[in-house]
Amino acid sequence: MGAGHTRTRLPLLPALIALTAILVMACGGGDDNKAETKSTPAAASATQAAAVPSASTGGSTAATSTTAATPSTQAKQLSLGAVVSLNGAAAVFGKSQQQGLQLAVDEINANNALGVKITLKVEDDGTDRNQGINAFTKLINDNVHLIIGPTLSNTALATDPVAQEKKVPVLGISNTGKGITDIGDYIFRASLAESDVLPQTVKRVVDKVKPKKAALMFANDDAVSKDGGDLMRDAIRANGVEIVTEQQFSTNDKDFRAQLTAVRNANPDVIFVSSLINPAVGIVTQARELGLKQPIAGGNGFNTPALSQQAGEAAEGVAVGAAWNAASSNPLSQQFIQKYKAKYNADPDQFAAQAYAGVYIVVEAARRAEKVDRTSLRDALPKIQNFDTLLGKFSFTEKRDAKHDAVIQIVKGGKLAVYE
Ligand code: 1QQ
Repeated sequence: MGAGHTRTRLPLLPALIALTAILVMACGGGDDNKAETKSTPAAASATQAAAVPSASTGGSTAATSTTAATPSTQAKQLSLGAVVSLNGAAAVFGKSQQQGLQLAVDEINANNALGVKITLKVEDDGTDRNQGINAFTKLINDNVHLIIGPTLSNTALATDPVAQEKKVPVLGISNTGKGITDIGDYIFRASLAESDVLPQTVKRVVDKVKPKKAALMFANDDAVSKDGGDLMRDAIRANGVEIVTEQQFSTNDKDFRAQLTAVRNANPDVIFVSSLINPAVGIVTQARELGLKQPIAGGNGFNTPALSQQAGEAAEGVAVGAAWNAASSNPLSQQFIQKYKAKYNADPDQFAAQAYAGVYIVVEAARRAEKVDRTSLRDALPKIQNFDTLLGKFSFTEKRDAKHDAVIQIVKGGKLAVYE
């Protein structure tokens, strides 16, 4: 009784100091506690990222987008890094991806039922391999649990070995080129490979157009464009169509008239083009200007509304294979479109859809894992099979590649419609 009485009469400041000392002793720098901090970096990095904006890497501004997790004792904390192209030749894709990621993160953080709170840090790779490596290194040093991205396969071939070496899981959401998951057992992708989609695209176009002769054009300085050229060549031949000319160009070229003139002289019935979006717009526009009327089909680099927005009428009738189309009746897809429109006042494209699905796939792995750390996520990801996403039922193959239905599209009235 006397002691209690004495305690209430302690001055406030010494009492606080005493309490702080007890807390510091309890949480103090033992190895065990450090390990604990490492395994749940999300709360710490939420505060950090808000206070310290990401450094600018390689000349273009890196974007940090942080959604602070609501403190919760039950929720698992997931520290997610994302590397996307916000500048350079792939910026059209990267900006969509950033919006798709943020939409998913915001709704997951608001949805207590999932039991996962995400801190998202986004870095710009500037469509540049070295900038991509810097971005990966930064996120790895920031202790993120998993990296989503980068936008291009060309960049992934340089960045993913860095993550594999440090045993940090990576989920590609738009890498469709060759050799990505061969990099190692920490590398996954949620994006359908071109080796899966392009043969279907070529077959659909051949079935419809019934060509005897084809022209093939591809960029020779970007991994997925060049790989896509190889895949198209194989598929064209497999469908019994003769390739009468092959034309190459660079991703940053603007003038394709020389190649298109050679195509015109070869007089094909159909033109297949493998490139990123900027050459796609140039080729489609200049082909029509030169009077080429043949149907044109492209790969994943064509897969954005920017094609119609920039090429206008010239893009009408162009065929493009995809992992997702807005016409899908999947309710998750329809909800996504509504939410995306409400948040960004724009229509989502396939890249936004894959980014959104990618976050849900990682969160599903976090939910399944006993605890959230790099290795546990790596181990949980392959167990995701027949998981409901806006892309349809999603599974990982044994090679950690995406498995779900593809859709072949055609530009109609300025929109990517389903190719009937
Ligand atoms: C890749 C792609 C690009 C065309 C789009 C991001 O598919 O680089 O793998």
